[in-house]
Amino acid sequence: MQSGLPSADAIRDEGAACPDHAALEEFRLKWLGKKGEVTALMKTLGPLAPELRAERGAAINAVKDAAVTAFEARRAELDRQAEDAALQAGWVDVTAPARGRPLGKLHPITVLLEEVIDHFTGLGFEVASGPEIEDEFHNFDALNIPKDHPARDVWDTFYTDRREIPRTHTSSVQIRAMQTRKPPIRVISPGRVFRNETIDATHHASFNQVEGLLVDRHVTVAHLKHTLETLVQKLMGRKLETRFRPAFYPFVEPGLDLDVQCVFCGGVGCSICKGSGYIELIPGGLVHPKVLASCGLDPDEWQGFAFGMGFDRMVMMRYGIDDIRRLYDGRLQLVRQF
Ligand code: FA5
Repeated sequence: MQSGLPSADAIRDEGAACPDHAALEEFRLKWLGKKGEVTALMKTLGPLAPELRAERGAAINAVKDAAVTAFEARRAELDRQAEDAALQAGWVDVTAPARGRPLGKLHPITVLLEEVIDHFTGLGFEVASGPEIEDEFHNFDALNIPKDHPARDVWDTFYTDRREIPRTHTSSVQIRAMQTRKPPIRVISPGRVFRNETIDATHHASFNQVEGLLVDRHVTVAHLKHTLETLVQKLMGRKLETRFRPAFYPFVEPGLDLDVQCVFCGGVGCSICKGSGYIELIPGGLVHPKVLASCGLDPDEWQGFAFGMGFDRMVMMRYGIDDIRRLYDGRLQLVRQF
C-alpha cells in the first residue's frame, strides 16, 4: 500500500487466487464495478489541489490497470482450464477427423445384377438392351402371341394412349437380338418390366427380369437346365433344391418353369411361397420355331433356349427380403444373406 493505495502486486495476487469464474466476477465488481474500489478512490480526487490531484490520479489509474490486468490474466487462465477439462471429459475432440455423411450403399438389385452380368459374360454372353416402351410386335406378335390369343391376358398389360406397351417382359429383347445379330447368339437382357398387377409380397406392378437367349446349332433342354441350375447355385452361393415343371409360353416349345425351394421356410410352406415350399423363379424353354422364323432364322438350322428370370424374387431369396415392396419403398434396411 502506497499513499493509502493498494499495491499492484497485492491486486495481482488477489486476482490470481480466484478459484473460479464466479469468484473472479466478484473480484471484478470489487475493484472495477460502478460501486467498486477504483470508483471510490476516484471520488477522493475532487478536494485535492490540482498538482496533488494529477499525481494521485496517476497512482489510482495504476491501481485500476493492475485490477484490469489481474482480471484478464486470471480469466484467460480459467477459460483454458475449462477447455482442458471439457477435452478430457471427451466433449469436444478438436483433433478428431470431421464426421462425414454416411455414404449410401448399392441397392441389392444392383449388386446381384453385377454378379449375374459377371457370371454370364464369363460364359461368353453379351448384355443386350431394348426400350421399356415397346410396340405390340416386339412384346407380343413376334413372340407367337397372336392378337386375339388369350395368352395376352396373362401379362396384365398397361397400354399408353397411342397403344404402346410398357413392356410386360424382357422377352421383347430376344426378338430385337435375333433381328440384329447373326447366330451364334448369346445375350442376357436385364431390365424393368410393367404389369397391371395386384401388389403383394411377391408381386409388383414394376419389377425386373433378366432375359437370357442362346441361339446355336444342336441346342437342347439339357443346356438350358444346366445353365439355370448353375446360375441359381452361383447366385445363392450353395446348391438349393430345385424342380422343373412343364409350363406353357407361346414363344417356347417345350416350356418349363424352374422353381427353387423357398429359403424363408426351408420348403415347409409359408405365406411367401403360398404354402407350396417353392418359389417360381425362372421360366424358360426352347425358342419356338415360329419365333426363330419371325426373326429370319431358319429353324431347321438353328435352335435356341431362352429364359426370363424374375430378378426381384431372386434378390429377395438371396438377401432374405420377405416382401418385394421393400425393394422399392425406401425402407430396405438390414439385409441378411441366406
Ligand atoms: C415371362 O415373363 C416370360 N417372358 C418368361 C420367359 C422367357 C419364358 C423366355 C420362356 C422363355 P412370367 O410371366 O412367368 O414369364 O414372368 C417371369 C418371372 O417373373 C416369374 O417367374 C416371376 O419370378 C417373375 N414375376 C412375374 N410376375 C411378377 C410380378 N408381378 N412381380 C414380381 N415378379 C414377377
